Amino acid sequence: MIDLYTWSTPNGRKVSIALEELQLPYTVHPIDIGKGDQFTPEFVAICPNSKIPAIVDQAGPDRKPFALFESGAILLYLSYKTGKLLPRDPAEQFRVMQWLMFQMGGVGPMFGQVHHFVRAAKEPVPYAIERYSKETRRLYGVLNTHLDRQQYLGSEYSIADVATYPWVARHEWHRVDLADFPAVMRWFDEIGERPAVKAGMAVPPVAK
Ligand SMILES: N[C@@H](CCC(=O)N[C@@H](CS)C(=O)NCC(=O)O)C(=O)O
Repeated sequence: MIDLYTWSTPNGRKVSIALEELQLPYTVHPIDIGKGDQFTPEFVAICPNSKIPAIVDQAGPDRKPFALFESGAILLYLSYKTGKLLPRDPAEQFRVMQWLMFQMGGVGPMFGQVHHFVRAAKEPVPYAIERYSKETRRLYGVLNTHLDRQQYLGSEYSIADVATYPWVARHEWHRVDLADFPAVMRWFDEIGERPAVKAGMAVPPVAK
């Protein structure tokens, strides 16, 4: 059994989608980051960075409880644990990791900055909105060119797609019309039909 510490955000939903895809039993522990649950000593003991998601695999390596934070590391751990959502071929594995890192270092941070400056900033900061929106559109262009050539980010459906989907699902928040990026829209619509993706996107069952 895996304990999942999460909230209704793209980073949290990457892990719930993966757990659903892998059909691993898990218990959801909602961490309300709006109320500051991420700073409690109990949560900090699991995630010293005070951010969701985090997991504790009660049957970790050596059959001992194993705590892990950072969504990219968690996705890789779950793939290694099950041998799924990652191609077997070493070169193809690294291509998946390349797109996973692209999500972790580009898509997540840049889209997230647009969300912050458009929806949460205490005062309008046009320079920041312009800077992060421009970079967000550039990243969509990179995704679109790639997905125009192949069905998924890697050679098969993988943790790279799982990591990127919940961020693209917030396209209205970062003011991107998917019609401008037709290959991304095709990929997004296809993945969104997967039952595990629908289930993972509904975790935890709270307001968006
Ligand atoms: N690189 C981290 C980012 C995690 C992250 O930014 N989590 C956000 C929610 S999506 C959070 O917990 N924010 C609470 C805070 O910053 O206090 C990961 O991918 O796991």
